[in-house]
Amino acid sequence: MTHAYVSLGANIGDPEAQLVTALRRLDASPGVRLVSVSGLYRTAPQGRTDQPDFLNCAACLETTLAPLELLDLTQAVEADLGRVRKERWGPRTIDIDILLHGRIRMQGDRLTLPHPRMAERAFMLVPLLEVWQPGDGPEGARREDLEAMLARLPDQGVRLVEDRASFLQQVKRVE
Ligand code: A4P
Ligand code: MG
Repeated sequence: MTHAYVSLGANIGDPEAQLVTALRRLDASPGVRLVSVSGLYRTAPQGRTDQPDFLNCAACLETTLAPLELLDLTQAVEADLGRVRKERWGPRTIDIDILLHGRIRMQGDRLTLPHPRMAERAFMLVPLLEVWQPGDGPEGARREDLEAMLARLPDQGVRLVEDRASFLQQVKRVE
């Protein structure tokens, strides 16, 4: 059993509902259990800035899936939610990136771990710090290493809009 950490983001349609649905799908998937979620953050767009603010969060998953199997799953969830949205709001509702998978370091055609742009992105690091557990990440990564990455970044406009307890309650609510 391994801890994997995912970063989720959405900025069109109903971003909060998309994030909640994606987290529920991951939790309901064989070989995956949702251990914890971060709070929900409103974040200024990075990269292409001429787009709406994002909602971002991170989650810790307990999983028996190998990294590429987990990527297959996250991409299936993305495709599934994207299809729903395509008809109503355009091409993209959700992005799910894998930040860490246990202590694995890898660089492949489909998957690089840790996530190659994690150190540049406060919208990934701030939520990750809320759910990260000691021992996870390559070469005995320490909390201070993640905090140091974050400290090197300028203010990227990452604002908490819902704390982790109430966001988790939403995710776990039976509909
Ligand atoms: N891939 C390689 N490593 C990984 C990994 N660790 N996790 C490959 C997930 N995927 C990984 O991703 C492109 C390819 O990366 C995949 O086919 C996979 O094999 P994608 O999700 O299909 O495409 P994308 O999302 O357009 O690319 P990417 O690089 O994930 O986009 P970005 O750079 O993440 O841009 N600003 C804020 N505030 N919040 C956001 O969430 N997101 C983006 C998305 C831009 N700006 C943002 C946010
Ligand atoms: Mg992505």
